Amino acid sequence: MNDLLLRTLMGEKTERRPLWIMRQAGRYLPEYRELRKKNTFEEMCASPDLATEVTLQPMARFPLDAAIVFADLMTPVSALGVPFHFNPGPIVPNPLRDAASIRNLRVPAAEEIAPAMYETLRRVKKGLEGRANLIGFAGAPWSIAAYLVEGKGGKGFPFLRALLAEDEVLFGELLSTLTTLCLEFSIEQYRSGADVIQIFDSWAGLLSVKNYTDHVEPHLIRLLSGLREKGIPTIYFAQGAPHLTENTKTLPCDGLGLCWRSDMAEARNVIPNEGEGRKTLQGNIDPAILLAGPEATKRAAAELLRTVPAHGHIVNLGHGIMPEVPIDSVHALVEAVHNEAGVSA
Ligand code: 1CP
Repeated sequence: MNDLLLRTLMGEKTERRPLWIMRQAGRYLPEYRELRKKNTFEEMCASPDLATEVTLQPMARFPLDAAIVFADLMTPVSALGVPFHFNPGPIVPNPLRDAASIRNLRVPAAEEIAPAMYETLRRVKKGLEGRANLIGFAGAPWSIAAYLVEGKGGKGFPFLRALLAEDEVLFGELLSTLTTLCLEFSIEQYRSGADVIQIFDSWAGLLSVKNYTDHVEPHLIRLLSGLREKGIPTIYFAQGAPHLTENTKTLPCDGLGLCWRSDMAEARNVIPNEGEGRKTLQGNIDPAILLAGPEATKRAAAELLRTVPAHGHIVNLGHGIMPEVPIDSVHALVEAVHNEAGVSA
């Protein structure tokens, strides 16, 4: 039984640091690309057979300490009845920018939000046979709102930021609906076998400290404390957001994922590793370093392990692995983590 990730997340000292990789199931793997030739991304998410296979692909290649269920940030949005497709990222042809479209959204019962994903979790849990922990996930309300309001990814999401400036009340209603959706959806993933829920706030970096504090953080507190009340372990990952550490360090989660811009050792100095409010830190090798090959990856991993205390640290990249990364870089990262001397030794 390997529950290194879960134990590290809950503050235990473990024999070595756990490792998993954001977006570990995906396009850098030839076996993923092979399967993807024959199926669309939507078909792969909707089929528990295919999604289970893809979730387990990186686990067959590398001795990672967690699997993350194959799905997308937009998966629960289908249940809201908002049409979207992928090319390659999410596209919402009719973005939500007026009161009627936002106020008409209804959150269905938890079991109805993403039945195929729940089934995938049950199958992956069996398939893992205790070899690794299983991570379920949801996009944070702000980062789901980003696609719903903008209609597509990238370029700073100006329509999203404009909606917040134009109508704080309406913006708050949208985030509140998405928070309920994420909470119900995450609880059901836990019931379906996820050991941990990671909340991806991929676009948190677009927010000023004031807007995050006033308009986003209260919803995250409701989401994370709702999960904590149910005894569900959580990791919150904020992308591009070192300026928000003063806020994120007090969120009611067990782990905080840092993006590659943050100084992890410095963060460890200001975020407690023991007692009330303690947090495990996750991350944060720059994903671009893996493009530079195994030697550069090995150097970056060694530097991270040298500067960040092992206790309370889950090794990961500081954002998702890129499709162009050579497999040997991933092997180098795994080796570096596995070859480190014992944490409690
Ligand atoms: O064409 C293809 O094969 C699809 C590419 C792809 C993949 C493999 C997309 C479209 N999503 C995914 C899988 C995915 N998405 C996972 C899988 C589990 C894993 O191995 O980690 C996860 C957790 C996500 C979550 C996700 N989707 C996020 C949050 C994480 C992050 O990277 O910040 C975001 C921002 C998305 C949106 C999205 N979906 C797909 C793409 C290419 C993107 C990002 C680019 C964009 O906004 O246009």
